[in-house]
Amino acid sequence: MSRVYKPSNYVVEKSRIPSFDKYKEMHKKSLDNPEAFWSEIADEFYWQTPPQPGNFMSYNFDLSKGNIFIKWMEGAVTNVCFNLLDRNVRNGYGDKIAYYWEGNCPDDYSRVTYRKLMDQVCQFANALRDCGVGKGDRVSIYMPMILETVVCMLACARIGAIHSVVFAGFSSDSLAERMSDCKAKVLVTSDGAWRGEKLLVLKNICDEAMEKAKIKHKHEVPLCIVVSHLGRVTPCGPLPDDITTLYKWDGDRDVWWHDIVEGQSTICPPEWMNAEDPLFMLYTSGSTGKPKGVLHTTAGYLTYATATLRYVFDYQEKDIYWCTADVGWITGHTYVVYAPLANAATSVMFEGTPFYPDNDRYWALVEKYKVTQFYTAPTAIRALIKFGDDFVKKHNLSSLRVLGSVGEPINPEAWLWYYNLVGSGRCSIADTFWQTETGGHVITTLPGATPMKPGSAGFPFFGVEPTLLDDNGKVIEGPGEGYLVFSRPWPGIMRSLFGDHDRYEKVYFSKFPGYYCTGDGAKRDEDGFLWVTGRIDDMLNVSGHLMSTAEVEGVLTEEARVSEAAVVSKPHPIKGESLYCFISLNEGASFDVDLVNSLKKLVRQRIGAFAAPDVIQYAPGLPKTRSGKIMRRILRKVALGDRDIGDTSTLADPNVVEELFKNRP
Ligand code: 6R9
Repeated sequence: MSRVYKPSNYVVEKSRIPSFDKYKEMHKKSLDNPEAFWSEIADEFYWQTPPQPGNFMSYNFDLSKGNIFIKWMEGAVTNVCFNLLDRNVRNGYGDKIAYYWEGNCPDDYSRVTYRKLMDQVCQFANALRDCGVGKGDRVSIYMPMILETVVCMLACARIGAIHSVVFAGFSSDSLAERMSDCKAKVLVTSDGAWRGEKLLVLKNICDEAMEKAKIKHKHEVPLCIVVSHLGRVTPCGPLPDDITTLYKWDGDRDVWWHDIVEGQSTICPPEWMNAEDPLFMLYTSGSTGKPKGVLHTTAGYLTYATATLRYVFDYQEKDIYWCTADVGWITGHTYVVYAPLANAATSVMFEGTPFYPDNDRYWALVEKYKVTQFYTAPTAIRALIKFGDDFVKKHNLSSLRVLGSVGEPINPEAWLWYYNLVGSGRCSIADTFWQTETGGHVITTLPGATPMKPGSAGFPFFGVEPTLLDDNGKVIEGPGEGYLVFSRPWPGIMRSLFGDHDRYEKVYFSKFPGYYCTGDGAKRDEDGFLWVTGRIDDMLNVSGHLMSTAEVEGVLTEEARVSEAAVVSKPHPIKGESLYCFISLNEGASFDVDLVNSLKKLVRQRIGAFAAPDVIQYAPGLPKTRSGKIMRRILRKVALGDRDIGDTSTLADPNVVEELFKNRP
């Protein structure tokens, strides 16, 4: 039995939801009368045409009754960017700081107010329009954590273009595939960026990606907009005298951001969007390999993002909020950009890493900006624990009230360190379970409102009704463990996969008719706490980055010497999970260090450095069922060196297992 932690008085006194009973009452209202509940938030927004009562929400989650659809506030007309900027400026927040920007090097920092941000967004939106970008066009963004990234996303929202941010740690192959899939009209990037002492020349990766898109995918990106960033920040390592020698320039295709923005008006009429018009898409890994372009729409996403930030982090007007996630992931979309701005919040945006110039950078920034809400990932916490408590202790962290966690289950050891050391035992921990697909938090502890247990994501957010199903699709009432599914939509859930609604229906709604299937398992304990146990499909979560085993296997088998590959997850003390790969070889090929190194390099090139395998093991044969399915369950045991492999009755050739145990590196 895990200990229950009650929210401290310090948190409760300030909280918007100061008791568990109040939470339950609100949760009940959100399910009984979604229209009344969500209207309270939606009424704060500016609407060209307001949502119509009686037509607030409609959906179908059951394929036997027709196509899957989800609609919130259909027919209402608004613009998300206008609500994030113009509305706040009109409400008197023009001089409020929207972002404190902190660069990779502590010498580099700046700030931007709501009015300034609005002006910059309008100018860039006008520039995009001049480049021929309009409603429904796709704009790919491959950027570091700089203010232009936010400006670019919001400019797209202003003119109705769909942004598709690709995390700037992805390889040129991954970027090429994503730009081609959505047929991007523009790619926006920066010349480069520093991460710690490492220089990333993003423009080169973009050049490669545009070339690969053209040749491999027959998609030509006609325009590349480049932010000149390296020249304005402190170099954190060696740099040539002339920075422009680092990359090439194609005069027919490449333009500087500052050149196209110069002279643009700070007035830009927004494109008025229907509630269900697309706002953005974001690729996430699919268990069959090809990434899925998760599509989010306008009114529902805005409403849900606004509500989750407010309640989950108990955001209050004078707070300084900091989410460390990169904008390349959904956490960065919702909780660095959309939700904080929708709440007129002041946020910190950080370009660098927690380890540069020293391992106390996070805590130094919490102290510097007097951060009240700090939101990060378990993998970062575990990496920081390693360096000892003194890095934390030397800073004054008394401004903190809420500590957030996201990306994977947080192990109790990391939870306790976060709670006791960083939060001095008085902050609440919001362990937020959600997905790219859910748009915002769906299961979470709420500061002031819910009790906490280390490692449990707690309770459903408003409007969310989680259900646990067994293998036969039967509902598990009370305590138990099963598939985590949802029986109804909340406003922020995705509406489709870009260009592939069939796949959307198949991946998320076909396994259990009537339910959205998360792909995660979960258990409910005697006290009603939910514990997400991890993916039940062939997905891996390395340092909070989701990837599919199929994706990595596909890359490994590209190498001519490899005949077959199987990838499993092995628990890792810092990354949460790591990749353990088994490969079989073609006749005549031999297994050596050179092969292992070239395979690791290939995965980094094709997917990104975060996907690099920890172990590659030679497998003369792979354990398969009689029908030829690889038994990953057994491979996971081999990876662990655990000989208790359970039932092997379906195994076609039991001898291969012994071989694998013998061959462990
Ligand atoms: C927001 C985000 C989604 C997957 C999800 C689950 C895992 C995220 C979690 C968590 C347990 C948490 N996950 N948060 N598991 N507790 N608090 O991470 O989106 O990149 O799409 O990943 O991450 O497995 O299904 P995404």
